[in-house]
Amino acid sequence: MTLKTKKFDVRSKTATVILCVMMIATMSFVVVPIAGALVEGNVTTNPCPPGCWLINFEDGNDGAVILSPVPGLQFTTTMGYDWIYGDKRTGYYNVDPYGSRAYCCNGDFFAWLGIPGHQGRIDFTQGTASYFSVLTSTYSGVAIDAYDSEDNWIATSGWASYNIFNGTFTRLTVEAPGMAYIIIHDKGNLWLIDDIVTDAPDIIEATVDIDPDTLNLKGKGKWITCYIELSGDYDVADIDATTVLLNWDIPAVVDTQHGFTSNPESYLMDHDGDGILECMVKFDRTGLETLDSGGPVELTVVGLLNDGTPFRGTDTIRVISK
Ligand SMILES: [Ca+2]
Ligand SMILES: [Ca+2]
Ligand SMILES: [Ca+2]
Repeated sequence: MTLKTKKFDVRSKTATVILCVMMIATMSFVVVPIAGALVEGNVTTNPCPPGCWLINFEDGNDGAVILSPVPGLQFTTTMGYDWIYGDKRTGYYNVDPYGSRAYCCNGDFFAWLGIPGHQGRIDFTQGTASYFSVLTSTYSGVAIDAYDSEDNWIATSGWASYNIFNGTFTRLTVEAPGMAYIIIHDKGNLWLIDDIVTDAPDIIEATVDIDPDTLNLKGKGKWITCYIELSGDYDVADIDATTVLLNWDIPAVVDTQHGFTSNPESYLMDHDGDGILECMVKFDRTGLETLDSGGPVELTVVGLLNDGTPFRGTDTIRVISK
């Protein structure tokens, strides 16, 4: 029973059985990692443990490629196939209460790989994950394998078997420290996923350089200067300065009477000379008068890009008072 109902032939059951037998034969020669393996049948929701967050795909458009609904998770094109949103309300799918009603999803949207996509990779771009869980509705069976940043296979969820026509999901979970990406597989057009829950870092890591390196609380300077560089492909020109805070409390100066807030040539620069632009912001140093002096102090800078994506970075300076 294929997932998508129109235009395409139904996959032959015989071929699927042969493929399964071939796979079982192959797997018996492979050492399968079992760290954190978990397969739970007949579930309807994916609980979100502390520190984790959920993607339910409900903000999608039917047929659109899933790019990145959040920072930190990248739905990677795999063997030429993209992750795609499906909207059951279109009636194109055998997803309850449409078509044959074989498959199910939570809400209206799910994720799949299109008719021919057998396996899909999801990368954790802002740091490794230790937990990744997903609900699947499947005819062919499906599994998650997890890999570290050096492509070592470090965990597998185990196999979710045929579970269609019963209105529930099988929940697959991999748990292992240092997961850089996961691959969900197996046969195209014969499974869908919904409700990803993971602890993958979902905030852009920023490199922050705060000057002065030594802050004299009794000095006469007016500003603390901060150079923010973003990881990945994020553009510092997209930083919304009105959202930038030092130590979650002190707002960046945005008054346009200061040239350094109004002219991009003044606030966008490659301060450390590594070829990547930084955004310079300044904070009123009177806001730091309550810091303890005499030792190193870690300062945190947070903010949002214009599209609401959060970033965070820290730097350590010395604080003196003399
Ligand atoms: Ca959904
Ligand atoms: Ca510095
Ligand atoms: Ca730079």
